[in-house]
Amino acid sequence: MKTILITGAAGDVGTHLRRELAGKYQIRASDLRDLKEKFRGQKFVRADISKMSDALRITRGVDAIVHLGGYSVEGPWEGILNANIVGCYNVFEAARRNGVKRILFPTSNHATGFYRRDQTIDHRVYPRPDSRYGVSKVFGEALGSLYADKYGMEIFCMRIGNVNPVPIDKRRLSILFTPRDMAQLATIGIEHPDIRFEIVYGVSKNRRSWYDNSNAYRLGYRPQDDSEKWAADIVAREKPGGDPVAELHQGGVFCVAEDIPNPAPLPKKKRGK
Ligand code: 15L
Repeated sequence: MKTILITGAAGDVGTHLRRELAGKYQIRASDLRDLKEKFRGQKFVRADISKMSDALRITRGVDAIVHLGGYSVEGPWEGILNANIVGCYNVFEAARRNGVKRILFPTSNHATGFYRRDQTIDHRVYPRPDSRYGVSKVFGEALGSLYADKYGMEIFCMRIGNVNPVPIDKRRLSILFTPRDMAQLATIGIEHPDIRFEIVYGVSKNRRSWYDNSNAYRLGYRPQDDSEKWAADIVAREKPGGDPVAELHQGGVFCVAEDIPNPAPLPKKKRGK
């Protein structure tokens, strides 16, 4: 059985993924924070990936890395810099030094959030980040491309929409990514024998999707869920209006906000306070 390191394992996405992959892999779960939910056979290692020594320690001896660790929304530059730029570099570089070839990098729809909602985009479009957070995800994609070309590593970038069992609002009808579909795509990212550098969209088969996700389908992804079955209820309960720039673009409120409440805040000292 392969050993997989999941960084940011305590967050919502990390917890869904650990639940879905439990028993399929030997999972080393790392985070700064304690795990709220634990699953049998998963080993917890506390680590601060903004320190290279921690990144080297946790990446030793694994077959692949799912690098979820980092700041997960728009917020203060210092938090994003430490977690998503320095932390991301440390994990990729530590993997290289430890001989770990395969990294699944969960990037975000916010790497391309300034595309309009009336556009369909594929994996080849030029990034149009909607936030400092989105820029940090583009950085991770670029780093992945460098490590694939220069060091022969195998990098699978999954531009995640919104991971949830059900969509939570109108925008998320277009980007829902159910936990079981995420587990399927992540497994492709871990197992596919022929990955050098790929970008795919981490979304279910939503009828309202803004993405041409043919690259994921080419690699064997067959999503099972479609947000449309919740659409009528969600559209009926959502009040019209809202910020016109947010409404026009795929990234929504990330296109206009400077700070979005972080669902998983870093401990205060890590935010440079
Ligand atoms: C993301 O990239 C965030 O990590 C997540 O918290 C959600 O805000 C998601 O995007 C979204 O766009 O819904």
